[in-house]
Amino acid sequence: MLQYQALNEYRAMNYARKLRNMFMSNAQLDCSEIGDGNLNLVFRITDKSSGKSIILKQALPYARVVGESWPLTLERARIESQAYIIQQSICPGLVPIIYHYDSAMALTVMEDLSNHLNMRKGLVPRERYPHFACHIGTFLARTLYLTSDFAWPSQVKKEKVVQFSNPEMCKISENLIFTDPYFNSETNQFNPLLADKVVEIWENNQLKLEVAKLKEGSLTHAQALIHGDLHTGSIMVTKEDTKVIDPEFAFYGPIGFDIGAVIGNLLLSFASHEGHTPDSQERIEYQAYLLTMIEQIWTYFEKEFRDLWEKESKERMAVIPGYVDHYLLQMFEDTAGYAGCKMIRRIIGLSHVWDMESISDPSLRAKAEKLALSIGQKLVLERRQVHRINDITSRVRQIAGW
Ligand code: SR1
Ligand code: MG
Repeated sequence: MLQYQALNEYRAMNYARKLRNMFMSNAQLDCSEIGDGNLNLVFRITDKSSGKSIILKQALPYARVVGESWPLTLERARIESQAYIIQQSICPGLVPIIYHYDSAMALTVMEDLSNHLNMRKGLVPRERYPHFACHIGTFLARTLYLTSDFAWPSQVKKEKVVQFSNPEMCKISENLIFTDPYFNSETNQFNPLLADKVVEIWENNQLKLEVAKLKEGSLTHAQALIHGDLHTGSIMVTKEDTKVIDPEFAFYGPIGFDIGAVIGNLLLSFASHEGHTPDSQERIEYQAYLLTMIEQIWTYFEKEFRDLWEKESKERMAVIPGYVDHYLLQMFEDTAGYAGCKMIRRIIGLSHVWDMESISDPSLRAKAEKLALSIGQKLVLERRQVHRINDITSRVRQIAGW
């Protein structure tokens, strides 16, 4: 078996050449490293004559964004490839096709999505994605329901919890989402113009208590195989199509963690347009579009989840009247809370988002970031009072002063 070796473009091309049934032996290949994420190497290999292309994604034994001083498990490549296989079986078409996984090299060979755009990049110039709400609502309902105790016999589910034990990646989230932003931590990075707001958060014990409860949920509430990092940078889109990528943080956790990630990141985009789009009519139209999208996502999600509950439940207690309503309500409160946490971490903590970083004027960026912090805090603090998706979007409208 080959030893692990980090690839460069030359080695990646040689690796691709040896893959069975991928390219002709005399193919003229081209390779470029296109990774722009925090953790991994990503190579695109193209056959110059046929145009056929594939992606090689390789985990590095450290976090790329920081360097070798932050060692990181290669196990994440196994988690990612196995999560993809489950997602592919549950949601064909909504994740890239996986051609090959090489455990020694911590490397996955997959479909090239270069005709898609990273969704975060599309939201900045106010692109619209008419099928996205349906696609992601379906993805969330199917992946989260069909890996839960309701769909798998409890013994199988418990084996999956072990298979997807992902302690190092979970630790990153536990620190970066639920801990570091609430203290004066070394990892934090924030716009100096936000200093007063950040200190207010550090001194807000009521907020920190609620975040601690949400953190405990992420540590202990093994409801379903969640993606674990489902922000808009983990979604590739065209006007017609949606592909969810990068499930290397997957683990058995609370369902609201994934739904909250999607909603929280759309709300980060909402807030960012305070800084991006000076024309108030255009800004409000696009922000209203994002709120409608959020409402549609939950509606699609809930409908599909209820259908699956009714038709696919293996758990006998699922038929008890009121159970599904109770389950959805608790999940909805979690969704609001996790959405809020994911907004706050991207403003105060390590690893910011392009939505905000692409606002070059620091004071305009601060305006957008303050709005994101206000929305995030409200969602965390008032999550027990929100029962319907409109309870979230109406709060956002109110904070935005509409
Ligand atoms: C060092 S990893 C920082 C962040 O990048 C990933 O996309 C996750 O969101 C993680 O929290
Ligand atoms: Mg990622």
